[in-house]
Amino acid sequence: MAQLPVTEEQLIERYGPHLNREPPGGWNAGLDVEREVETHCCFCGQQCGIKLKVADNQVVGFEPWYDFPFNQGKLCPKGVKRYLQGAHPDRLLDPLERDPSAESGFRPIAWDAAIDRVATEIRRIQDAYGPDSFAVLSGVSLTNEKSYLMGKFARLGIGTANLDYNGRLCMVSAGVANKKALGMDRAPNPWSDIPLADVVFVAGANVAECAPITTSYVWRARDRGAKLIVADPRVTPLARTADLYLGLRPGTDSALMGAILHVLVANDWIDHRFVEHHTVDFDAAAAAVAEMTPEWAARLCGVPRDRIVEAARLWGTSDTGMLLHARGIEHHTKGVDNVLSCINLGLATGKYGRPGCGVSTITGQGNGQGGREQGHKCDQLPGNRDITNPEHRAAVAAVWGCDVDEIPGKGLTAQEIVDAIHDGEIKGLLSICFNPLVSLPDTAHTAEALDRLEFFTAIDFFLSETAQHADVVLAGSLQEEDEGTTTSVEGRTIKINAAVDPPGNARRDWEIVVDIADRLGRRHYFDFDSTRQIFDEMKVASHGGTADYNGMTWERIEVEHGIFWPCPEPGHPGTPRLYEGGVFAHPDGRARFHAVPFRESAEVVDDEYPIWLTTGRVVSQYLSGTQTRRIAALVEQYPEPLCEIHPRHAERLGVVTGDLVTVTSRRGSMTLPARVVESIRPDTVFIPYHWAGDRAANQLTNRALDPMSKIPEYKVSAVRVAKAEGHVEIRDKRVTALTDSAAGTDSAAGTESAP
Ligand SMILES: Nc1nc2c(c(=O)[nH]1)N[C@H]1C(S)=C(S)[C@@H](COP(=O)(O)OP(=O)(O)OC[C@H]3O[C@@H](n4cnc5c(=O)[nH]c(N)nc54)[C@H](O)[C@@H]3O)O[C@H]1N2
Ligand SMILES: Nc1nc2c(c(=O)[nH]1)N[C@H]1C(S)=C(S)[C@@H](COP(=O)(O)OP(=O)(O)OC[C@H]3O[C@@H](n4cnc5c(=O)[nH]c(N)nc54)[C@H](O)[C@@H]3O)O[C@H]1N2
Ligand code: SF4
Ligand SMILES: [Mo]
Repeated sequence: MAQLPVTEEQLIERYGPHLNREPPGGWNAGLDVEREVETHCCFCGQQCGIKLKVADNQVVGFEPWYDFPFNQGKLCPKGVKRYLQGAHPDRLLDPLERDPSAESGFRPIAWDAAIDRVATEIRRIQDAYGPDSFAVLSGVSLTNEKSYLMGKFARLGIGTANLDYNGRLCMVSAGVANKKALGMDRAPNPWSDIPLADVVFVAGANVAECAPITTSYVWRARDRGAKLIVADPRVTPLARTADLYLGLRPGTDSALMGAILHVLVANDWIDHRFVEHHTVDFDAAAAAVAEMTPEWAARLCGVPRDRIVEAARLWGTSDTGMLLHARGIEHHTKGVDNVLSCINLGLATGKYGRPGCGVSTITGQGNGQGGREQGHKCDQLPGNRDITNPEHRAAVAAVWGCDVDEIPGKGLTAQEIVDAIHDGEIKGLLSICFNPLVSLPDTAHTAEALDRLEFFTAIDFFLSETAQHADVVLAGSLQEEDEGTTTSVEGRTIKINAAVDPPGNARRDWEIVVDIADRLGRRHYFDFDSTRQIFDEMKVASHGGTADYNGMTWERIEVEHGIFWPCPEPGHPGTPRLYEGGVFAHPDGRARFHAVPFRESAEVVDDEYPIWLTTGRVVSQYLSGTQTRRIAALVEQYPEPLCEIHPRHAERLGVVTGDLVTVTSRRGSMTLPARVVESIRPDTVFIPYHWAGDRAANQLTNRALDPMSKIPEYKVSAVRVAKAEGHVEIRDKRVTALTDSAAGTDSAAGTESAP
């Protein structure tokens, strides 16, 4: 691998023209700001309120938006730098067509020609190979309106069953488990419940770096005396402050949770009244953990027995408690099982439907919640309806004004779509808001698949690594260039306001999609002239589904600082806390316990690959990095991936911080600098995944999927680690990025604007 950029010169050499930097004169250099737009951050599911400063059709800075209740002005390092994307020199200003003779490999073309080419190729491929041979991949950085549009567009515009979304890599394990156990897929609580909890149990979530604002909710609970339990193979910044740290081996969460349930049963720390009146199948869940003693789990998980018993005691004897989980327990071939094992703990102790109680997934992408309800999943119709259910199909067909049979059936999931491309079954692809070349496991496989496509078009505002494989790239819009709604981690639907218009010849995403539908002769189904019209149809289409938005209006959402769904009728106040009175969303009103036996991960360590690899995030980078790798201040905090490795492991290899190590799995190999830290298990290494090419962690990861949610097992691979030639200086700033500033919430009140 190339030398890590360390000095300013090296950084400029590698990223120079591609990095947006703060101006030399500093912020607030006498700029005439024309207006401030109250909107939300474009990045994670916290969806912090922010005011964007606008001058001359550019977002030039921000102000904290103190009145928005969720974050009250607080922002994390990404939020305060997000505005540097818009005027970036890499921003796509025209549609592009592949042209091997051009230096960049692409040449700009006119919109008419671009849309024509896309529509022609869709029809050519479908005529030759059948309707489902053309697939669509979508994403949940998109608003609710665009998510809804993509679902309808794939089904009625293109007429393919094969549509799925990047939430498949993210929140589907939680989604499946929530629906199975509770009948509905949303965090059961508003975040204002967290400070009311007597115990906060964080499982597989790096809260301080990935849900930074949630940190302050946890701290407010602790100010009241709440106990904090953290289960993570790494001592994350929040874990450093925990009362009880459970440093389990990756892939053993269901054993840990099973043992905790075992101890709850053994000590009768069970809410019998709740179990009897509001749930079914407790006995089956209890039977499944009968053998899961804390001693057994201690050996399997590598967590001291007494800590497991103590976790059960804290959870089982407290009146209120919240369990927060994220991808650490969900990115597994047993992701659904892991979440069910957490929900079992909540149900057994009656921690639902009351203030300060609940088991909640922390959503990931900006619209991670809303985007999983509006019907751009392969098995879903709007309102979180089931595409295989005849009544649900009829309800949506009535809104769409189409024949029920015109709506295709269930299609393949995201990874399965890429596998089908690899196998030559799918020949064409339209992707929006998805960068699978960086984000899917087993990068070599994804790259091979993309090169086998007969036609590929991507809608993006930057030429992402995936878009570089496209035949036509359609220049779409940044979040601040369009309006619409998203639904945050709390289930609160909020309003995104447009600050600026798309620059150059770039266009709003929805306009591009409607144009393609028009060119395919399907305009009658897509008679939209504004985003608001899409919202108005979407909310009607959601009516009667579990995720019911029917009573919302944009005006109400703004005035009320968001509305929690379900909100079925105009005037309905919305539903911040679900399951009040112990009434769950299954037809009989009862929640389901599930028997969760322990299963090993798809790949386990052996003599050849003796170390566990787990992957995830750092505070200053976002997802596949397309956006944050272009913002200088964020790149400087953490420019390249580092391999976190325990001192005992490092000593065996003769490695110190900055030495290069080669990490090899059955899929591939990468060489990167080691960062020796005591905060990780000695049998495990961690690599963040935000980079592409030879810096992509997904060169190593496993394509194995959860049988129910079809999420890839990003959190467990078997690898070997060896010392490589070379050493790089790791700047202090980068190391502290993982410790001090990771708390995120202290970066609150910055006020910036660029000239
Ligand atoms: N800074 C930043 N914030 C983000 C994002 C980002 O890219 N950057 N992305 C957003 C998105 S889309 C998502 S999905 C969320 C993800 O948010 P998180 O899920 O919190 O983040 P991850 O880093 O993927 O993983 C969380 C933790 O899981 C731990 N872990 C690994 N394996 C296991 C295991 O087997 N069991 C347990 N219990 N823990 C394990 C890791 O050590 C890590 O600390 O973050 C959102 N916020
Ligand atoms: N090894 C490993 N891999 C992982 C994970 C992990 O923990 N470990 N985490 C997984 C998770 S949880 C997730 S969510 C995925 C994310 O993986 P992806 O969804 O592939 O990542 P993004 O970076 O969000 O890619 C979105 C693309 O859409 C573009 N985009 C963003 N907003 C918009 C918009 O409004 N309009 C348009 N047209 N384009 C837009 C961006 O420029 C970017 O190119 O990665 C997964 N991959
Ligand atoms: S926590 Fe950070 S990235 Fe997430 S919405 Fe808030 S400011 Fe944006
Ligand atoms: Mo995610």
